[in-house]
Amino acid sequence: MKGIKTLGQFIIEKQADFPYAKGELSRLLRDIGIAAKIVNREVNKAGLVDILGEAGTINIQGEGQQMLDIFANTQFIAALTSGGECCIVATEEEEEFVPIDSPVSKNAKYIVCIDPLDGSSNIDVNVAVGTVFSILRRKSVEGMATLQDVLQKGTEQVAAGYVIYGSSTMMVYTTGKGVNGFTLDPSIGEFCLSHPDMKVPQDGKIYSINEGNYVHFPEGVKKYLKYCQVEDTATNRPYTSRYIGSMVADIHRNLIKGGIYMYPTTASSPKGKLRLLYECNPMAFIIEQAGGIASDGLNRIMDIEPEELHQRGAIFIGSEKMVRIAEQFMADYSPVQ
Ligand code: P6P
Repeated sequence: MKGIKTLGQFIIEKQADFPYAKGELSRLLRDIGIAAKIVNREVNKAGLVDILGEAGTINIQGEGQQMLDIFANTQFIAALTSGGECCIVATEEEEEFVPIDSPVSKNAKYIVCIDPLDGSSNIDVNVAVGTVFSILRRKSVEGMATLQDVLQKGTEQVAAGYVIYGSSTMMVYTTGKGVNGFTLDPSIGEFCLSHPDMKVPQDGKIYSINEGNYVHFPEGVKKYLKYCQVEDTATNRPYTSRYIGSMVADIHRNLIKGGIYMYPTTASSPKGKLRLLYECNPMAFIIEQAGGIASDGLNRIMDIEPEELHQRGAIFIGSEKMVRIAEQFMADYSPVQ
């Protein structure tokens, strides 16, 4: 039986992909993995301890924070602070970016944009939730890093990944040289390589969208949904609808089985709901590295120029053939600009 390869061993082994690497990115990924294990421990025992439910606070998004949201946010910021490789953390749970001003981090060159616990409203009903992170290199060369160091296009990402706290806990990440998945083995407390070189199937039969918003979808989305539902054996239709309400879980399933996840503009989210810097960009990097595509229905996600920290956008992401057909419907039925 092939030997176990832990996340730490894999990171060090792949460091050779970067001839000038001095180990900072390797240590940063290790720090994220450590925090993920701590969050996993709490997610897994939620319900047994008093960490479920609303914290009674509201985050910058105007959303009620779950106690686990705040716990996860604190854990990732603490791990990134003590790890010394990160100079700024931009997190869904904080209105402003968090400068890491500690002696070990003063020369840190990496920025982490993170959604510490995406889909957290599902925790109380025991549905998979996730962490999503994006790693950028600061552009400024002196003084404290600034917001301009954070507002970088998705193509500037150095690495991106997610953790899915599901029937098993997995960490999936890319540094631009493919996508690899690691499953947490609780018996040894290590993420172990379980899904090497992940590729999203070029086509699929699964579409993920909250059809409750149907009446407010753009016409192109409405037409695409009808396309998905029409019987046509030659093109494997009707497709299957699967929507967990936890983006990480929906996109992870589609990464493995093929499919498309869509969160278009809606009445309650006229610019889209998902956030560019710490949800759309990292998932787009991963899916593109796995051979899929990610757009806002018209433009490649990773080409979008960010203008604000919590900028939202529409997202169509997954199997290339499925996303291209959805984009065609968007083009055919979009109002003439
Ligand atoms: P809705 C969770 O809040 C999230 O950001 C994604 O993980 C999920 O896919 C989506 O929002 C669910 O939103 O409006 O369908 O409940």
